[in-house]
Amino acid sequence: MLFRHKTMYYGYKPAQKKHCMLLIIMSFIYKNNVFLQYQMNKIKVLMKRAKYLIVIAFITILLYACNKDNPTPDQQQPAVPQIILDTDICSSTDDLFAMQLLYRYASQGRCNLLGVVVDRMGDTNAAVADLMNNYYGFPTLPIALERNGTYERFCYINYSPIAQLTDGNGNLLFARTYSDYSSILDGYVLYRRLLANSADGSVTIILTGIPSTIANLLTSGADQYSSLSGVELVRRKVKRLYFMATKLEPDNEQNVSPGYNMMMHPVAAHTLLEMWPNDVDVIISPSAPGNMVEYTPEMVISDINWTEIHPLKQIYTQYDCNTGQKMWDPLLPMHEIEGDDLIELSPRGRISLSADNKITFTADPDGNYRYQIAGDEAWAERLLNMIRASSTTPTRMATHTTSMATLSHQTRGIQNIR
Ligand SMILES: [Ca+2]
Repeated sequence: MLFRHKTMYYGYKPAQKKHCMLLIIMSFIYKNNVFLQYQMNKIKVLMKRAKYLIVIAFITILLYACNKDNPTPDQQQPAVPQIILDTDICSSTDDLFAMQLLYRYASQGRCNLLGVVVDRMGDTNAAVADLMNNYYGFPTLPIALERNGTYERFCYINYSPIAQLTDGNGNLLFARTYSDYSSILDGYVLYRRLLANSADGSVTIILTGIPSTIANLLTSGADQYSSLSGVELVRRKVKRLYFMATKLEPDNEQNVSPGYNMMMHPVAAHTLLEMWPNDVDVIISPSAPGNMVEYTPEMVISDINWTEIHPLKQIYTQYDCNTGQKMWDPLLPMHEIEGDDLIELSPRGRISLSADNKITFTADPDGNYRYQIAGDEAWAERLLNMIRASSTTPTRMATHTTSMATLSHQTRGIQNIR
């Protein structure tokens, strides 16, 4: 006992030794191990403090995990663009080529697709986005649908019936993930979920359609995905927005047409331009650059000569696609993935939309808007060839199993639907 006390005694600092010696003497006088009791009391106090520290650490970890606005353990920028596509699929076919390019870029590891938002109301439009995801090998890519926007106020080519086509055995010609589109999220809700789960400043939005879903995002409030308002969520998470809109050109920047997409929902266009954060870049893709890139129906059908079972080939062979439309929408994903060397940009500026729906671009070095400028014919041919290259070979193994024999039966079904 004495030895143990001596060992402890020598373990103390000089200033504590007097106190310690007193305790040793008391333990002998009262034949009671006062020293050890004293040590035990000290240990108990320390353990009590340690308990508090563990509880505080646990609460801190819990609060961090529950912080929905900071979902990624680190906020490192992803190596490739993180893309949400927002499309008015089922009116023009250029949206389909934008998608085909995105699937290809994603398959090459040059971007990561986060989701597809269908901004044209109607389940049949979501079904075509679904079959596109499946055909190109992305069956789990989330799809959401606009439910507070606009129906097909004007439609160039209504090719949505291709989603319902069946083969000779009664199976869908093109596989789909969903059978009931009432269960998929509203577009702006998917936006909120995807943005909340992304690193700050990492998300690229490619808007090739009507701005109604983005307008609904901007006016949204806190929900189960984020405590931030829609505007603050965009400010924090979005790197850049591409928007196919307007007829802006370098010599035509005052009171110009806002273009088809904005005119399909002018209220939403006003909301977008008025509420979009002025510190998040917007690249407008006007009609002029795309006007120079013409992918004729004959070229499309010829380029997809390696299969008959292909959504674009079916649309181009079964519907009149000779409506004069050009490759407007593909220029957005191409610009994002290929970089600024691909397409000339205007100087920075600001954009306003007047009460009578006219666009004005005002140069301003601190502005967050730029717009694409058309190049020469060689430039247009180069871009066309890049788009054509996405048609000439499969992106991934298609998920369908339909044979050529059943397809010939099916094409009669397409005629009936039309
Ligand atoms: Ca479009």
